[in-house]
Amino acid sequence: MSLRHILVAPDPVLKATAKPVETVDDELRQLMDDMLETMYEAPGIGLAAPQVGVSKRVIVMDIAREDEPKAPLFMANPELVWVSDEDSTYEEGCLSVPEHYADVVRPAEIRVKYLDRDGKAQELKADGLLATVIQHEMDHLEGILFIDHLSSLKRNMILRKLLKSKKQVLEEAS
Ligand code: GNR
Ligand code: NI
Repeated sequence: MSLRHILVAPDPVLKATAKPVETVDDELRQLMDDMLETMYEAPGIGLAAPQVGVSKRVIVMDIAREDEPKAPLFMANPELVWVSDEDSTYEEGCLSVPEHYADVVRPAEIRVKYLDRDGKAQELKADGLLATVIQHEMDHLEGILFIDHLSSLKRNMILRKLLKSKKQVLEEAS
């Protein structure tokens, strides 16, 4: 396993639509394992492949608390097969939008079908934080960030700040 670099917005890979996985082979499992390690190290509770610069439909999650056993979830080609009419609001953050947090409204409950780490088809019903995180990660596969759910005023304010700090890092390095 190895750590991968997490892209920060604005970045074209974060805006792209990710490509479906054809087969879950050892190379893809390597990507999944690297993503999980990178997510734990960040630390975060979810990570999508585009965030490590790989435009493939792969996401990993673990919402277990520190005092609980690890509970990693690996999904390739996730698809929502059902969403509840009821919505819920969570304060979201994103490793690709560091230091910014905002309330996002999404369906409260979902059913998602996907291929697991062994390439086996699975279906999972989720609610609460897990439902939110799965939808946040699936958004990444469409090139959508949580800030795209905010008003353009809030979104542009955050993007300007991220761009400014990127330029500052470049300046300091030169
Ligand atoms: O670590 C993360 N926490 C989080 C909190 C609320 C809603 C979504 C998330 S996902 C985020 C990690 C991340 O950026 N995944 O793409
Ligand atoms: Ni994110």
